[in-house]
Amino acid sequence: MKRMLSGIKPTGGLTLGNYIGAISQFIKYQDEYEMYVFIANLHSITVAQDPKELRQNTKDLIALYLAAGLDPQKVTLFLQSDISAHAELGWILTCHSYMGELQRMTQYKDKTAKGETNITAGLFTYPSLMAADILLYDADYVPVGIDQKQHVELTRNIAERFNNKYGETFIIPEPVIPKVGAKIMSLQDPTKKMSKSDETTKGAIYLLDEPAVARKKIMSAVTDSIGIIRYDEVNQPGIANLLTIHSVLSKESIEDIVERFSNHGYGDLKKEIGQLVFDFLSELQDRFKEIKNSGIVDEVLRQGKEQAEQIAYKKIRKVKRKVGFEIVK
Ligand code: AQP
Repeated sequence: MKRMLSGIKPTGGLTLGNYIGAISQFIKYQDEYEMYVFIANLHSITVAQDPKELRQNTKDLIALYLAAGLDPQKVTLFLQSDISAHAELGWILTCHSYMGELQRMTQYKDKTAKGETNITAGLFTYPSLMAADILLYDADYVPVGIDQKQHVELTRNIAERFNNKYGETFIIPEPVIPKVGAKIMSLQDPTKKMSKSDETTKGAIYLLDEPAVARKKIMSAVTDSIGIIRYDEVNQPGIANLLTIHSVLSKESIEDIVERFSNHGYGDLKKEIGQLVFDFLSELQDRFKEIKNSGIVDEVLRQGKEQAEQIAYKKIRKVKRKVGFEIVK
């Protein structure tokens, strides 16, 4: 069985973008692949975090994974910081990454372009840690939103470089990007990605938003003055984004939705999507509450740690041997 791995940072409330671009993919693939899903808490501290909030966000993220349908019997679900091999391999791969390639990574480039001065060294080197996350488990595939494609490409380059220097060590992974929903945009600025850490909370639907609040956000989503419902990302990015959200939640094709709404205004489309979002969040949150009350989260993490550790430990030993660290066998 081919192996698949992915993770999400517990940097705030998860958004509908995270669900559509990442979590729904994990669920779709959990029967087909040997799946590893982790909470990327080492990555979360590349920007300042409040420890209390981080702990809360981490617990909520695990409960949301489960509420959304990840089955711990099929998926190894674990906390990145529980497996020390991530940090070890992260360092080794940092020493096999070039400044030039890290400087080309979007997060770092965007922050420096904006003139931000509080950029940590971690924000510069985290793509090498991400390569370690993936390569440690010999993942064949990495399901991600389009924003993360660049990181998987870097991972492939680092893996090939390492294999060439030390002999076959790592599997070269491939990104898996959803056909619909690879980049859900902000509801307030549809030219920008919907993000957990958006400055304006009106632009993002959070999975733990009150369903009625989320519906209001859809109703006040920025569109355009063209007045025709069609899928045109360039000229009508707001409508294209709404159609995508509709299609993913309703499982109706975008063409069919467009046809059904050919004689309707934006308000009608928004109303229908608002209801879809309302129903989706209500169901998800009911399950989320049940899971949080059940105490299952701790057990899932304990089990996940045990399973992930076995694989990671073997790989880090092999890497240490290859680079010349291992003295006593
Ligand atoms: N808007 C999006 N549309 C589709 N996919 C998305 N993802 C994130 N936003 C969208 C996918 O979610 C996964 C987890 O991402 P992450 O939390 O590790 O980092 P991120 O991509 O930086 O997510 P955010 O929400 O934008 O977080 P912040 O604001 O903290 O930086 C990835 O697979 C990502 O592609």
